[in-house]
Amino acid sequence: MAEKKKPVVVVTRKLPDVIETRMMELFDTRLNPDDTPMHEAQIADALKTAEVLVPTVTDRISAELIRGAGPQLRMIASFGTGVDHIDLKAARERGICVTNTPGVLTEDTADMTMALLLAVARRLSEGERLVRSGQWGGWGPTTMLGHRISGKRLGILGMGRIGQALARRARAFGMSIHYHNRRRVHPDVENELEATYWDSLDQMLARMDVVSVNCPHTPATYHLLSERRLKLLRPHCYIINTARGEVVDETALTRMLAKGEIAGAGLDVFEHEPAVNPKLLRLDNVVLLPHMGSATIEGRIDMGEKVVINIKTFVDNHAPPDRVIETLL
Ligand code: 8YV
Repeated sequence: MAEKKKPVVVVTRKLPDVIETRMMELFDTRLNPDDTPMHEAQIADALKTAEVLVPTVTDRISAELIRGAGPQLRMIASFGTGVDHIDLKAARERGICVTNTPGVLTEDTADMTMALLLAVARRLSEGERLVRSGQWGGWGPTTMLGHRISGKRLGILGMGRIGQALARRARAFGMSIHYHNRRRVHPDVENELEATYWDSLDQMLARMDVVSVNCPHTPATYHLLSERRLKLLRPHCYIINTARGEVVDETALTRMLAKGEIAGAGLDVFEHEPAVNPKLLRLDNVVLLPHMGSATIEGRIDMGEKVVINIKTFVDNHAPPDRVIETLL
């Protein structure tokens, strides 16, 4: 019996070796070994032959690219959880299946959120810069004072998997948990986390000591933390963002941080990545990371395994486990 033709799978970035090896075994895989991000024209070219595209957050898969793809393109199996870089409507119109990799980066991202929260409140980056500068004059009773996080109110914007994982950690650090979400979470979850639901985001913001952004970027959450809402925060409040830069008005945030109207920020994501507002770089009260919330070897392998399973089930004519349904976002 003739062997079934393997589907052409184009992977836009370098993935962990073990994942690439598995993909090469299972599919007719085209890799990007030197990891140079592909230009739009290169992706357009790849979409002329690819049956499956495996993009990452750094590839913008626009409606134009999707509409210009060859008729053989059947699936976009994204390596990552957020899908705001893919035009889901255009994919649906063309009958292209889109999948992502939810769940496997929850704990890592929640860890990083907690790390940023602590780093901002306890001035970790500033302290490290001081030691490295050679200017540290020794311990002092009133030098490098940060703020205690125990007993403070944490407002979580987006109580999905990552928001809940953050809440568990923050509770262990003695914080009280507050959240705003499109839908109130199950009472069992609320009870376990001793979390207070705020139907009004505005009212929640005005009462928090720390606000953490943990919702996806969708048309509905673009600039959810607008200038007007940022102004509701009290001046001692810290903001942490490990979700997407677009959820916060970065220009307004930068201005308010510079004026001391917001006490500090821990940012792993930016509105125009990889560009970072140059004024942010000059501020001492911010901790800035290069979108590394889920950057663990274990996480990347788990993500890759999810991509492989999604593709394999799809090409075997089954429903892939992580199909993204536009209306659920
Ligand atoms: C991923 C992320 O590393 O999964 C996401 O949504 O933001 C990141 O943590 C990235 O998306 C990989 O494409």
